[in-house]
Amino acid sequence: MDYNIIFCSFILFIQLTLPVDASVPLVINTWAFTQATEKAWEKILSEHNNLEAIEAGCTKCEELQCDGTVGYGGSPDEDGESTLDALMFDGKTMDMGAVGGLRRVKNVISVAKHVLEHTEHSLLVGDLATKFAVGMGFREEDLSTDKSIQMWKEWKNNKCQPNFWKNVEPNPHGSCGPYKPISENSINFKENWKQPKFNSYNHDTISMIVIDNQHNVAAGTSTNGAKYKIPGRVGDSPIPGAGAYADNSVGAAVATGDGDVMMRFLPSFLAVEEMRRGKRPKEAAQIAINRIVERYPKFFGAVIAVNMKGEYSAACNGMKAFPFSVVNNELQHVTVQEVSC
Ligand code: SD4
Repeated sequence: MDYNIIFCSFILFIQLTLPVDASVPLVINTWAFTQATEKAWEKILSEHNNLEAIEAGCTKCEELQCDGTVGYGGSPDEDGESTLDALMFDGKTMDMGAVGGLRRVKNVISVAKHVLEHTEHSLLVGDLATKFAVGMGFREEDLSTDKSIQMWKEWKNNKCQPNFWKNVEPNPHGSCGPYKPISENSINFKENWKQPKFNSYNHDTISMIVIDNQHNVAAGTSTNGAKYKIPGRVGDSPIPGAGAYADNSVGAAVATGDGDVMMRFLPSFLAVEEMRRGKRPKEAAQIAINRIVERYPKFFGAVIAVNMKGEYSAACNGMKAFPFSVVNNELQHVTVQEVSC
């Protein structure tokens, strides 16, 4: 009896009888940014590396300026400049890299990946993040486009409306700055958060989760943030636990929406922790959204949650429905799915 033949047949038998895992690899991301999903899917199938897949997917959106706003030439700040935020979070190693308020460098998700891979830091910001990027070989260039300059001029001509100021004079609801703080006794704390400035026509973030076929999970984000932000503003997207979070022992979650409000509640971290306590993704995402709704009933945003079985879902607020793009072994093709809010 040839024991080699018996052994090989045994291995073959095991392989044929094991169920094919239909749920992984998996790529899922915010909004109907399907070309980004497609790019990440191609990468995960060819190179089996989820960080590479996230970089490829988010880079695609940065190049396409998804929704006119991810990447360069979108969301000009009060000075007319576009600045970028991004995060890459590896759930296998619990290592991360992020950049906030990156100026004059287009490839923000790749810069975040360089922070992860070539430093022991987690987050670099502003001009000095640019210096780091240039040192790593990235090109420094103007991120404005004719469109972003035009958008900024129109905002200026419209008395700088909307803007993100409060408790300052002149009245920010009717005039441009420069502003000065009003006196302590005139501050009306009830007036503080009036209307959401984010809505279905002003959302700017690709947030993506990838699980590879080794069951490793990673998450990433890339955005140019909020239109007409005060220069120096950094949103939720590069903040771990806010814009994205991943942990191989549980799953991952990502967020999009009004980052100034959302980052106060760390919704991605909360969704992952709820899954750790045994919740399915749908309920975990809903709990994270509800936590914010309790204090900001009108806030605009959404959370996607995925567990290590590859089960996924989302929850949202402030819009009718939230679309997301997903592909796995079972679906084979990128599909846009939706949850109602
Ligand atoms: C930010 N969360 O900078 C981003 C923007 C966004 O839908 O996702 N809008 O606040």
